[in-house]
Amino acid sequence: MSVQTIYDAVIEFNIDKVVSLVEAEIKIGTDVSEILSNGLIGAMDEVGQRYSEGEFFVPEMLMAAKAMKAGLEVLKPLLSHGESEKKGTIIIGTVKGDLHDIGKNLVSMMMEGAGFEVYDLGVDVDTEKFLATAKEKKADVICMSALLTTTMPFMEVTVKAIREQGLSFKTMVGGAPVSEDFAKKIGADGWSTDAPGAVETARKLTAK
Ligand code: B1M
Repeated sequence: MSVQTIYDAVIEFNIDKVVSLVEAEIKIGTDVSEILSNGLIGAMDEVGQRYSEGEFFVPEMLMAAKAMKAGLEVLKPLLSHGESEKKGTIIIGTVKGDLHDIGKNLVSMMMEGAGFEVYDLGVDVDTEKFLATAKEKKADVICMSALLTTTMPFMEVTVKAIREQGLSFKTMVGGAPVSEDFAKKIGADGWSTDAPGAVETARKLTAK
């Protein structure tokens, strides 16, 4: 048995198989990051590749996403139960117009595991909702995820609104099309390519 079997089961859209294989890998002590990177995330990259090449279409992306999410649920207790001391308050969501939530969910789980209080607003979140929740929860950082180049501009709308309203929330952006240059250009306080990096950046942004 190896994480390759998890990868294959995601590509086959076999939810039950993904769940039992992830459970089995945990049982034999396979590293969670190995299951994530080489099993689940690796498979989604191949799904994206096959979509780009016209071999997969939206329904296949959706079925693979369901299989990946089922695997992620099995890993959740290991990702989200870590440090108990409260590190800071995070508001997280996928920006307006964007329905991709797997990466955002992963970031959210790892932030919880690292001791942050996390309010996950889900997908298709507009600036008003980010700001209203951040005010209500007295947040430290607003974290925005985007997977589409067409939805990235909504990150800038929120960063601008924070500045224009004289608010003190820090911002972090991430997601496959987001680069450091983009983050700097829109004036975000932080960015990351992946979930562990997002936790590190949140730690820096909330360091007293
Ligand atoms: Co979509 N999709 N999709 N899709 N989809 C992509 C993103 C795409 C790259 C596929 C491709 O062309 N190869 C492409 C975007 C092209 C572009 O804009 N550059 C694309 C497209 C075109 C679309 C539609 C427009 C297709 C259509 O309808 N014609 C449509 C848009 C719908 C919408 O959002 N309005 C669409 C729909 C969908 C599904 C609904 C079917 C499904 C999403 C299901 C779901 O999320 N619940 C889906 C999927 C599954 C994908 C791919 C295959 C996989 C995404 C994923 O979950 N990856 C994706 C191709 C790809 O990425 N290879 C693709 C696994 C996940 C763990 O990685 O989300 O990158 P990721 O998260 C990472 C990092 O990015 C980072 O950490 C995570 C873990 O390390 N990260 C952050 C994420 N957020 C962060 C925030 C941070 C920091 C780090 O700080 C705040």
